[in-house]
Amino acid sequence: MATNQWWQKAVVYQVYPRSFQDSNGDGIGDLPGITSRLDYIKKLGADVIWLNPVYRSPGVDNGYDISDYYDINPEFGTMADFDQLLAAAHQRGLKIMMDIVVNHSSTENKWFKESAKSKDNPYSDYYIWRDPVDGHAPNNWGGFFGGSVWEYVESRQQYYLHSFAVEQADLNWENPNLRQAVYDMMNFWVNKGVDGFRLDVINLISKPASFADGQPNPGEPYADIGPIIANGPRLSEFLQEMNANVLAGHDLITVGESPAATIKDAAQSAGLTTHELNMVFEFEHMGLDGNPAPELGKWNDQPVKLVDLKASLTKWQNGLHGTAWNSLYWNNHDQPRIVSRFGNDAPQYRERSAKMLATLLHFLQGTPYVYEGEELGMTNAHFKKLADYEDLESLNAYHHFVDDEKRVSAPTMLAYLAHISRDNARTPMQWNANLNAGFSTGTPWLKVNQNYPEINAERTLAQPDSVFSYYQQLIKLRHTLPVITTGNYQLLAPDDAEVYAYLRQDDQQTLLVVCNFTAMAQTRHFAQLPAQAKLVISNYADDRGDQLRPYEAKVYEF
Ligand code: ISL
Ligand code: CA
Repeated sequence: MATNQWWQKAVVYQVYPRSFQDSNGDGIGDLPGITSRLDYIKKLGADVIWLNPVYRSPGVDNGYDISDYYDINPEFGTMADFDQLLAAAHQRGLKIMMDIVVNHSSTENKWFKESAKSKDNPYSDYYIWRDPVDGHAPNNWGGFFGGSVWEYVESRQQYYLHSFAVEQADLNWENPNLRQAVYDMMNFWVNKGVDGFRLDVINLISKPASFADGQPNPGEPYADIGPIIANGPRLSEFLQEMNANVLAGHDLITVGESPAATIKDAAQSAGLTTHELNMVFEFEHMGLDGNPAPELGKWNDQPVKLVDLKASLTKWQNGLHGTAWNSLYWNNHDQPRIVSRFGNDAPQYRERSAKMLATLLHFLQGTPYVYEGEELGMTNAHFKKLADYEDLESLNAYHHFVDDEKRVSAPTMLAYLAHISRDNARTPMQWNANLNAGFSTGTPWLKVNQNYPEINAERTLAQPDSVFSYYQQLIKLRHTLPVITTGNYQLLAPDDAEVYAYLRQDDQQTLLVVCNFTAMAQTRHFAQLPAQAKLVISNYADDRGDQLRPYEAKVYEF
């Protein structure tokens, strides 16, 4: 694959359909709602829309449990609504990426229902079945959402494996018929005219040859399945086969969600010449928050250390340069809001720090993903009660650690949820200061963030120096300055705990990016900066040279 692909210059906007725009007052965002907001996305300047799953689903994990890959979730509309959305997007020059979930399906899927019936029907081998061992589950693996990964089914007298919820059964990629069924399904969407795919936990599809017990987590009977199944022995083979059967010959954008992927894994899955995917979502920078209590897994309320963030982003920038392609993201539907996590969502710093974070990300090499509301500087939900949460990961963790195991007090766990729960990103999009932020005339499925009278699209669009207009400028720069796409990267002052600065450079041009990550003034001198350097963008109205104001970000060109 040659370099200089359209998707290397593109910016992707992620729409979480359930929370974007409700068109019929049932409190659930839907496809006609998205269609009615396409002009907003176009105005931002994004090139591609990634839609979280919109297929038929019982909704145990908000659509990541698919019961029919060929149909639309009636909560979101009909196939005709989907076709209309795709056509309306294309009319505006916007592309659509579908979310493909093929590590697992819903147990309501016809494939699973057939598979569960017997050991000798055409679907028997579509899932991962094992006999009991001494009357128990086959091993000690524990799932992403807690508990054993094994569930017993009477009709087969066997257990099936589920890496996520009990209702999300893992598909058996060792079975060539299953693989062909997946490719056929993907081709159905390619033939409809979709422009790309985001592949859910795709690096978990190749399970290891041995299903031996793993090392249990501290204080738990279970061993985390994640590291055991990530980047398995046949992953590359499967992705190349998918490429040959679905992707080759189409000019699609593809990104594989890849928890626990290393540089080496990504260089393979997202290599420029490996014929697999265009890029992966790596997770290293999403796991850097302090960890006060390892026995609580990911749950914490600690800030991230800037030197750790620098080390991680730098490793990926340099590690993939010239051989593979990075994706760039600060948040998504599984992560808290970035302004609340790495920035400062206090009123006096919110917009400034949101722009600073945007600057840092959008000048890196890779394809940036903007999560709905990020362009408004939307914040964490700041929920105070457990009853406000919907996300099954958050609820399972609370019940497990507070009620069952009594490892943490209720107030502390609520503070952790407020910091890191997935629901922080899932509150409805804030369109205006009207009822429910203009998201719905009914009762929203998840509470609207109470700051919507202050933070909403209508207000932001009327403001000349808004976070939105800053994102517009950043996206335009990505489209026009080639050095952002192709230049190399050099971190300056790796041990500086307050200011993140780096260079981007090609034969023609150098950029210096400077970001103050603190609410304090800082003084920094950059000897690299020549007198004739021009300011490309900044989140303050004037430039004071070596004097950096709170959350100041600026980029010079020379
Ligand atoms: O959400 C997480 C951390 O809070 C991750 O562990 C997450 O489960 C993992 O990144 C996989 O995510 C994807 O697959 C899940 C689904 O729940 C997520 O929404 C999806 O992005 C299972 O399909
Ligand atoms: Ca609706």
